[in-house]
Amino acid sequence: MKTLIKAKKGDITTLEVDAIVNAANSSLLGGGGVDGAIHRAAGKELYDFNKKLGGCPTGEAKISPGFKLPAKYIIHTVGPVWYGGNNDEDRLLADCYKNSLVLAEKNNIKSIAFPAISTGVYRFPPERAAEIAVKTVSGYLTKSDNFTEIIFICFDDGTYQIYLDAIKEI
Ligand code: AR6
Repeated sequence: MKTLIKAKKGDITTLEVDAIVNAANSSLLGGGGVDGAIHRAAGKELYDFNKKLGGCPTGEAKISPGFKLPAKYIIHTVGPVWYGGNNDEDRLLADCYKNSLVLAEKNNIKSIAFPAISTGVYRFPPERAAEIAVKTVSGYLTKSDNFTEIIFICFDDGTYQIYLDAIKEI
């Protein structure tokens, strides 16, 4: 189970997996950070498709095709903004990972890559976020044998090291 979980350094838009996860905002219509990169790489069809999805509440997830991406699907989830930790941020972040996996499984997605949701513009402390990400995913895998590969894609060395440490703990 643990061998399915990997940390990798790189750009999520280049990955050849069944699905990549987007750290979106509740409009699902694009923004900065990883969301902006995914919308640019997928093309305008993504914006047009997502307009019909009607947004997404924090902690939940919606799916679109990957359009111009190598990935077949994009799972859009909305992470919590960090307000100090007393606003249900931990649970909402765990929900993003869990609901993304549930939606992936429903769509027969076997390989999936997650960015470090909420740790950029939304300011979630990165170590705490990585611990929640890794624990939620590994907990899910104890109940499901659907997945063949789960990648935590890290955009910088600092995030990569944090994930290597978090994966060691499971
Ligand atoms: N591949 C992988 N990871 C990336 C990439 C990439 N191409 N680009 C950035 N990251 P952020 P959030 C990392 O800010 O905190 C947007 O405007 C980045 O280094 O993208 O959930 C949305 O529209 C960081 O580690 O997402 C929302 O309004 C991680 O992705 C808001 O930002 C997440 O940083 C969401 O904020």
